[in-house]
Amino acid sequence: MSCSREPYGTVTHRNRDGHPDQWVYRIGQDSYKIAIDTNSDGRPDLVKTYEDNEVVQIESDRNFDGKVDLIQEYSHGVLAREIHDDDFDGKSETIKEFRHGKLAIVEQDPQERGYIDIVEYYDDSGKLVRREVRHK
Ligand SMILES: [Ca+2]
Ligand SMILES: [Ca+2]
Repeated sequence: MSCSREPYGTVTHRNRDGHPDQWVYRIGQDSYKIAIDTNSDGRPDLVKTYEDNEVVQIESDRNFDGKVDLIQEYSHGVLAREIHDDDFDGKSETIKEFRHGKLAIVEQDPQERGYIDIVEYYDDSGKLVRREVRHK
């Protein structure tokens, strides 16, 4: 038996049809990725990256088109940053930064020109305290 022909790594779990729905691949001494096929179309749509057995990044393909549209970065197990492509065109338009796991800053590039137009600052209660518009 060999797992080397699997395109996404070592199969660790199969669904009831016998199709693989979870793959693990090692990327370093103490780091690895787990790719999960959540909608059973045979392609991974959720990839979790672990370092020292702690999740550091989760990449999601929420509309199952094969492209990552949400990246979540974790620091010491706490959500630190999210990069959103909410219109699923392959370009991100929103970056959210978190402080102690709570939303702190939202940076928006609504026209997807590659730089931030709007920055919103939130306090610990989740209230918007300041909004800056940088480009017209
Ligand atoms: Ca899938
Ligand atoms: Ca987009």
